[in-house]
Amino acid sequence: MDNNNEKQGHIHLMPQMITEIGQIFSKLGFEVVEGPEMETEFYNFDALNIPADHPARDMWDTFWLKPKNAGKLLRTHTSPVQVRYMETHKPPFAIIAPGKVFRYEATDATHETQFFQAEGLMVGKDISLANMKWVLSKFFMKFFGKQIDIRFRPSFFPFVEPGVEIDMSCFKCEGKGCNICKQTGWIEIMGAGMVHPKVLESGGINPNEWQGFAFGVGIERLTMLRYGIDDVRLFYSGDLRFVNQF
Ligand code: 2NM
Repeated sequence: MDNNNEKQGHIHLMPQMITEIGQIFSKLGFEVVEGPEMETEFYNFDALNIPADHPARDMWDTFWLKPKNAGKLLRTHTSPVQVRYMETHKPPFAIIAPGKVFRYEATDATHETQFFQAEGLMVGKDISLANMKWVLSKFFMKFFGKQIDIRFRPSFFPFVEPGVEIDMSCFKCEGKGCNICKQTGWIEIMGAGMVHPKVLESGGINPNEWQGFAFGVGIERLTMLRYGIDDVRLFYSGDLRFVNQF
């Protein structure tokens, strides 16, 4: 391509990141799995312990589809992929589900109506949050290219118990305090927890025999931190001045 004026295209930053994240988790023993973007209320909500009449359902602003697809929606997370996997596979297993998700909300520098998420799930006999901490430390080390500490804070998600919010030590200032970590030395990066017994049951897994951890992370957010991108809308603007930097 150096003997004429044709421009050569390249893979957009997002699929580059999705591929890289899949490769990192594959090396850690996770299988990369996919599923439908159009989902049923059952897989997106009920199976995840988010009943119809429960206020927790308002945590996810949902795009409902028109009567032709009555009762269907655009998935608000990739957890339905994991429920479908549980239904068709026997533990022990470890999976990562990257994919596009949708939220009906106003857009700004940190919110898009379409974005990518990666959700992990490991189920076995004695799986604990300590195992998750090890896995995620390895992941952050490979993704950000340096040693990173992790801390948990108690939180709530209907599909886990206990639920935690995960902070990573600031990769830029390494804890000293800077503009990225708002002088705290820590960056809020993902939600996680031990899979709720009801969710295992929805997937046909006996919660008295098996347990597991799960986590969910926004891929644009991870990428914005790594490259210092300050507006999520740049990913989907089609502006070549952005696209060609990566
Ligand atoms: C999060 C936070 C906490 C999660 C749970 C599951 C499933 F399907 F296995 F139950 N997948 N992902 C999960 C748990 C996701 O995202 C913020």
